[in-house]
Amino acid sequence: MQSIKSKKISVIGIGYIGLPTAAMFASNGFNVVGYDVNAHTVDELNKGNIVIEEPYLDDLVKHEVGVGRLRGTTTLEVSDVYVIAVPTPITHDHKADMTYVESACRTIASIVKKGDTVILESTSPPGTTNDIIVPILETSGLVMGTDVFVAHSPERVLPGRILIELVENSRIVGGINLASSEAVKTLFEVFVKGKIFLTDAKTAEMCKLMENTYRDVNIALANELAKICEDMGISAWEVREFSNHHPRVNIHMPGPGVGGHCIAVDPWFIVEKHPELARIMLASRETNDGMPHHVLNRISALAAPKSKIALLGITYKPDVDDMRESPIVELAHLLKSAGFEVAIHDPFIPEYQGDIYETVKGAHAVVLAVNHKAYDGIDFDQLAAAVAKPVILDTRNAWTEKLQNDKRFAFYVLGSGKA
Ligand code: SAJ
Repeated sequence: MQSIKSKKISVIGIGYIGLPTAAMFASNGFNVVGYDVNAHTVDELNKGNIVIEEPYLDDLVKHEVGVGRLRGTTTLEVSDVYVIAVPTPITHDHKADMTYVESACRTIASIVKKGDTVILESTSPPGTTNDIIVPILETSGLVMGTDVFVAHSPERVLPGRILIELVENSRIVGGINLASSEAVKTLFEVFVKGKIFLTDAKTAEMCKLMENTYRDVNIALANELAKICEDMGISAWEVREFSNHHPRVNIHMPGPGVGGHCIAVDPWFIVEKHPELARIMLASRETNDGMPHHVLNRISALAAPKSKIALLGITYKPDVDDMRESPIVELAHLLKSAGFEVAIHDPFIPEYQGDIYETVKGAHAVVLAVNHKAYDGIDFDQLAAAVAKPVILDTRNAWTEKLQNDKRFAFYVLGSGKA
């Protein structure tokens, strides 16, 4: 019998999830090819370079490309295993855009052979594996579940900790039949130390969506609390801290909105097909999407019309270089539309990497939008000297301890109505 590691794996889409997954399979002895339509990404991969920011990934990729277990291609090659890790974005009217998944499946269908395995990693609406993937793959003339094993196994890694979580997290494998689930489990158990749970495809699809929806709903609850506390003149951060001492309570953190390609997107995949049933999910999306507007209102109350506002941080969360769905991008847009002059600083985005004290120069309000670790080292004397008005709005409660009693600044915190 063919040893599992002699299987050739093609990973389709070598982005945030596909590339780490490809590198992980390669470092565990598989012959892996990363396929992407973006020639630049493929070229860089073949040079051992990565085009995304993720701890330890560059060393791993360099090593695996160097030893010849990992390479890139713009033409999908005949393989034994196909891992689909392409984006599943949402359209403007909040519908899942499955174009990339469909196109990946059509390409696979043209070369798939008996005994192969196809794994959908991309987060997808419930029903995708059975209703979209299987019919497209069947155009090959092969029987899915018998000739070819097909399963959804969602990725649940946290950006910034991807290589650790790929190994340590538990994994769900939802096959179109048990044989498919087992075939995929055999592959992942080569490196996954967490538990591997087998289920059907639709349940696996729903698990992934529900995990991120759970986070979204809880963040919305925290954001609602923040607005209520501002109105009442108390601090949501204190309410959160004390309430979370209850053994069964876990209030999430309020903030300027929910970004990223997962939590802000995935609930829509459930809401799309069940708008009447997914009431809390829909309301939560609206609450979280409304947070940049709420921050705009707070800034408008603190700074003169048309004055300069400095935003520290533009990425969707701290210490990543990812701006996808970032609520701060939306905030910048809203501020400009309201007539403010906006200056942006972010240590992770080349366009905004300038000198921080130059960025805040002449500002009427400085907004800590993303609490990057780099901002812990800010020299507040220099900051106070550079701004036109010493007003700070901390949307993350990151500087409260440092600045709440600091006479140099008028210091405000999102979620707190305290002076
Ligand atoms: N946020 C808050 N308050 C909080 C937590 C987060 O406002 O209490 C905001 C962040 O500022 C950010 C957004 O939510 O804008 C999402 O950040 P995150 O770090 O919670 O999550 P992601 O999107 O980076 O990664 C998530 C993870 N899912 C969960 O934590 C349930 C990860 O495990 C998933 O694999 C990933 O989505 C994904 O790929 O789906």
